Amino acid sequence: MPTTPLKTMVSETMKNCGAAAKLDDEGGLAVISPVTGETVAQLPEHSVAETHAAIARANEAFRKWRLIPAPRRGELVRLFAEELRKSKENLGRIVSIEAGKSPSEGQGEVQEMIDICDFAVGLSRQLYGLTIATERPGHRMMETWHPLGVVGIITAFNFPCAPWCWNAALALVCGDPVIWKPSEKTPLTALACQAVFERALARFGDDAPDGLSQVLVGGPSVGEALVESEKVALISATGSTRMGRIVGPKVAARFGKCILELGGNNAGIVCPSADMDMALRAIAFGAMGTAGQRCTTMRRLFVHESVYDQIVPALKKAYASVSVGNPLETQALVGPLIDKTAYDSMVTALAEAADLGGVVHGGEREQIGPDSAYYVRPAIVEMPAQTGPVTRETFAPILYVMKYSDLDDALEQHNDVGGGLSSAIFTTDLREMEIFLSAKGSDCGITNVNIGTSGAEIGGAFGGEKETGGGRESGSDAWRAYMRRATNTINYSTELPLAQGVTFDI
Ligand code: UN1
Repeated sequence: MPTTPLKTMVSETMKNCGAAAKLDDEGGLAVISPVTGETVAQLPEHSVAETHAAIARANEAFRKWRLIPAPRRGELVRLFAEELRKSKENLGRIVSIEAGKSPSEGQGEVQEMIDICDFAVGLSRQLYGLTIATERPGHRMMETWHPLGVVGIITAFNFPCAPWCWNAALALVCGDPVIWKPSEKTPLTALACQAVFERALARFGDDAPDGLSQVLVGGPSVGEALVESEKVALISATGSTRMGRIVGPKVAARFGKCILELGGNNAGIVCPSADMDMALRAIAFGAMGTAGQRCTTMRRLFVHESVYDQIVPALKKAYASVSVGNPLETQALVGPLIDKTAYDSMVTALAEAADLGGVVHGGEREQIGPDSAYYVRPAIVEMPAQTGPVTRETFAPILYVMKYSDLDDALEQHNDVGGGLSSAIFTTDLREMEIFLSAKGSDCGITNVNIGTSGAEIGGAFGGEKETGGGRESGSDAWRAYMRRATNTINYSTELPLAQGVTFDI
């Protein structure tokens, strides 16, 4: 492979992260940067046999790690957060190179890792169980939470590291080793994160067993081996609904546990009383940020008919003028699509929308850099109704806009899609806000008021309903998924009263 400026940047940035990976393995996995469409590295891939060996190593590690007190396990995560802070710029750059994010968004993703580590450190002293009143005299009942086992983490290209860390930081304080299978499109970020983690391990000392955190670079066969192994207690998978439909049943068939964080078809509702300027900015970031490649990206917008002519022209203007460009060389707000497949699906969706009477603004390909890079002007499409591509997730910057006159109708349509991840209402009317947040309101896992659908903080539980898979990661009590619950009942009396008043006099 001849050296190009981007390849040099890759090897320097990886070196700065402390990653010693072989980047030029002839015939290995080609890593293509969407920034230019060029191959920036070729990595050796792990085999299925190596995957099984990694699972065995992780299970050995579990036997030791589960006995280390949780606050001490938290210390490892605290050290990891320190190392992440030192490597924030370099890791952010790798994210930008591999996923095409702007520097601010690349570093934002690393910040999300730091945040969840800080959260997990506090959590390491708060893995609380309940004490429960018993019906039997002289008894005590309580819950104990124990480490669960090995956690397999499968991540997607669009957030190449934060979702790993949501899982890994919690799993590690909960007493579980982790095995990470990153997207084939973004393995460099994973190797860089692992190198940073290993620095924390070196500082932590001997309490940490070998194989506590492992990365497996490879394709579907590696993921499949993880998913099918009875020795992997929990699979946490982020990706498309199509992927989830394969992973979910396979894990269920072996009675494994699963956290699925799949696609969304997230919508916003703009009410007559909305702060229009704020709504405009929130929608612009939610729909165009990360080039529409977040699972939380805003893809549908319901606008009240009385304000349609106020906000939609302003949005069209923002779409026409937003800066699109190379995230490594410019300050552009919108970077590239991940690849040609993503571009093709955008073209198809826009053509379908036009056939159904949609009026498309934008969506053209922009010639930025070589032909192998796919940059597009984000598209805003005025739709007569919620049909065709509007009802599904296209992982590209397309915002379908529809008019509504009655909030109840808008809510029916809002909920009438497969995805159930994130949602937003723009209103200053208390009743509208509360209806949106009520049982008859948004059916999503994330329900926002006066902010966009994307950019959730780590403190809340992250995930959604329906085709989004039902899993919850990150904050709140998501940690429970990484532990097993034991209900303990202790009899400290001299009698043996039976529950439910049953008698058995022997
Ligand atoms: C994803 O797109 O898979 O809420 C995760 C957000 C980010 C996480 C997105 N904190 O947009």
